[in-house]
Amino acid sequence: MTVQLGRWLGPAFLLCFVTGIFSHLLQEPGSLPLFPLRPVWIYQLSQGVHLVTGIAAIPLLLAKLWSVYPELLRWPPIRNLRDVLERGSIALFVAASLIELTIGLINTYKWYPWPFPFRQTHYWLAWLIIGSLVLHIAVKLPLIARHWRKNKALKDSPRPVGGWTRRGLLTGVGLSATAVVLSTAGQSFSWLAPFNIFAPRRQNTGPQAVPVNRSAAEAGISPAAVGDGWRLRLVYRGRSLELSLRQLGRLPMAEYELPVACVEGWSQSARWRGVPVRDLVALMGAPAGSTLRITSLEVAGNYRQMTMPGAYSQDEQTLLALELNGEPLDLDHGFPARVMAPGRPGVLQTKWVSSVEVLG
Ligand SMILES: Nc1nc2c(c(=O)[nH]1)N[C@H]1C(S)=C(S)[C@@H](COP(=O)(O)O)O[C@H]1N2
Ligand SMILES: [Mo]
Repeated sequence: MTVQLGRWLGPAFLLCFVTGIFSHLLQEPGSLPLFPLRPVWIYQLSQGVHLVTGIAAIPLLLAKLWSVYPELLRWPPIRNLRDVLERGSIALFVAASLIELTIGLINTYKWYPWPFPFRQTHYWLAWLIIGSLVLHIAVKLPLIARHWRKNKALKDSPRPVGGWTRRGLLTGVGLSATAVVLSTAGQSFSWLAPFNIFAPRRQNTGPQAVPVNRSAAEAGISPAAVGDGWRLRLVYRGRSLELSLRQLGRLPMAEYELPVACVEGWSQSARWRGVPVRDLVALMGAPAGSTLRITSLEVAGNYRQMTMPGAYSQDEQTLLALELNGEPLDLDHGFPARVMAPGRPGVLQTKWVSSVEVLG
């Protein structure tokens, strides 16, 4: 049974790991030689899979621990060198996994009760988990191989585990994993939205039917700062150019269906209309494909400034958006102007933009 649970848990952890690394690298400027721009929902899908596999892993991991816990409490804990490897890797794996899944889950509820930077911690724990998992699988390979050879006696043995039959327990665990996934995945996959019971965000809610991650009030954006005096500052080689909202609105606009895909799992597609960022780059006289630094009116906060690699700044679908679903942006969605680029994590879709600088 432990092997069977491992067969479910292995792919869940692997998918969660790969999508997590992808998400992390997308948020590190200069980390990727190539940024995937299409399909525009590539990050929405990848982060949806990250959340689904991470959430499914919680009941699977707990069941696996429960299926082996008499072994874990064995005395003496270490008898030989193999034990050191085996038990050491398991201790590391279990501790790191429990912390990883717990902080990941808590993070989706927008609660950050820890003093450490979440993304970096989550990233390094992931490597620790995958490393100890590889070691664990290597040590257990003989046992796993024996099971894979479909030893009938081993597989069909009706020996109950803690009063449960193997089949009963596996069905229960499978159903629990399915239930937690079904009741939360609706925050990222619209066809599951009706079953979204436990996920913190709901699709099609919020101003203009799109959820808000951080409101203008939370970000300390005063209505005065986005009033008639607001100007977009464009900076290239020490020269700057200022555009009012009215002037910006007279530039040619484009409209695309693009998702906001939050790293915390929820996502929502909508129609965004605005000035292509590459037109702003051209307006400054800067070369196409320049790296940009985009700054928000927000005074403090992790998402005040964002670096945009050239791959995005020259893409036709990267917008300085002024409208959402056919109306001017709501203040909470980043009025007067916000960035919307294809395939990027929500944290990089900067709201309440005040300046665009060419870095090089
Ligand atoms: N200036 C600024 N932009 C920001 C944020 C922020 O806190 N400040 N939050 C980001 C995050 S985490 C997400 S998921 C998206 C959400 O966009 P929405 O609130 O319009 O749905 O905005 C991004 N842009
Ligand atoms: Mo987000």
